Amino acid sequence: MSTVAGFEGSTVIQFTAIDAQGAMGTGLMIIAVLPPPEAGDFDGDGRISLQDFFLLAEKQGLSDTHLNWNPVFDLDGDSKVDLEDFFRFADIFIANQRSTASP
Ligand SMILES: [Ca+2]
Ligand SMILES: [Ca+2]
Repeated sequence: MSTVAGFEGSTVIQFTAIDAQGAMGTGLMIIAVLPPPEAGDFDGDGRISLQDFFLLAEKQGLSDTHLNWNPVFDLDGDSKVDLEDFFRFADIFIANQRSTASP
């Protein structure tokens, strides 16, 4: 495995396999590298809003042992979505409201 620091965008990797009889198959893998979403902007619309709160509420009680686990909702990084994540979301929400409020 190699690492390309600072890479963003997408790349395509093509695989080709040939068996002993000369039969050939190819496959493509497209890898997209996206910038990390802003903490708390779960729907990716560029705003921290009540919609994000509702998405967080839907994930309440999940941990990294669940199939539908998404670490984006784990705002404190303890591998579960619980009240601590709601408190962190509230801090982010309030700070965002203050920074976007009109003077
Ligand atoms: Ca949002
Ligand atoms: Ca958490």
